[in-house]
Amino acid sequence: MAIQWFPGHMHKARLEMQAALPKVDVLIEVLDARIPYSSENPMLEELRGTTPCLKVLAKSDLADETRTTEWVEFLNQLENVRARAVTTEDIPTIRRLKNTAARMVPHREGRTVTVMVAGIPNVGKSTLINVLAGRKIAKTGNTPAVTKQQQRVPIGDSVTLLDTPGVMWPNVENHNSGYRLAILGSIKETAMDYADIGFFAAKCMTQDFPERIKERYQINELPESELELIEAIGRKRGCLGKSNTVDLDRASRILVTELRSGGLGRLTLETPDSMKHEKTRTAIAVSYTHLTLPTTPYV
Ligand SMILES: Nc1nc2c(ncn2[C@@H]2O[C@H](COP(=O)(O)OP(=O)(O)O)[C@@H](O)[C@H]2O)c(=O)[nH]1
Ligand SMILES: [Mg+2]
Repeated sequence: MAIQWFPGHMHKARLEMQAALPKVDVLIEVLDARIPYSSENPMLEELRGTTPCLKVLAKSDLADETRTTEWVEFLNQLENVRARAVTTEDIPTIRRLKNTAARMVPHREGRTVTVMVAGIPNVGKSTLINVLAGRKIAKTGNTPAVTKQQQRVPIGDSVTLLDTPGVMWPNVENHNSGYRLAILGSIKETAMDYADIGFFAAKCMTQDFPERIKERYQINELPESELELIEAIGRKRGCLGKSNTVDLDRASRILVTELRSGGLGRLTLETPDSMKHEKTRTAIAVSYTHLTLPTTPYV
């Protein structure tokens, strides 16, 4: 599923990030722990240059614990990067991010360390800022970011926080990332066709968490195809239309809604390995779309 993110918005986000970074000692990049790959902004790595980056896997209460550990270990190995998993259910762990950030810039010992929070929409940036600051300074929820002059807010332990997060665009080149962002509700409802993302959700669940699907929808044997699985879910939940055919849109909506709200348990839709495969595939696909045809025909 292709995500629409307008070139003008991307350009503006890039310029804002470039303007803010010289003031920043440590960048806190917020990722959704359920999709650490799809919720990253590929450009951020290039923009931040040598600025140390603390990658925060937010909403880890909704993510699969084993996979979160795997992601944290993987990200911790990257150069100039530390990774931590957090959740609003554990406030002290979020507050300790200040010390983690300060330790990443030992040359600033004894001086104030400036941190900035950045990430794509909906990952939990505002929530994190408010917990770090100990009071509400950023709007949470789905309200668009209001551009204003960034204020520096001292948050204790010699750390200062820029109060406005850097809002970046999501991974627009990998279509699978678009689907995962849609399944988890990170892209606006209006841009979605439930039947479409429902099939993708059925595929992810069958591959990675088959037992959860069986248990939730009381299905003994998982069918071969996504279509059959959606039909089976629809029949279990009474989504029948004319002449007893399953209403695929309604059945898909049930699966996606229940997955998103945690009804299918804590889950993570990506692993470091699946990311490596997809990165390679996306790079190949992108290189094909960028191929330019000769302007003069071959003779
Ligand atoms: N379950 C859960 N939800 C969270 C957590 N952190 C943030 N959220 C929710 O995720 C949504 C988006 O958060 P927000 O901070 O506004 O994201 P932003 O767009 O990146 O600033 C809100 O509904 C938050 O309540 C968390 O640790 N656990
Ligand atoms: Mg926000």
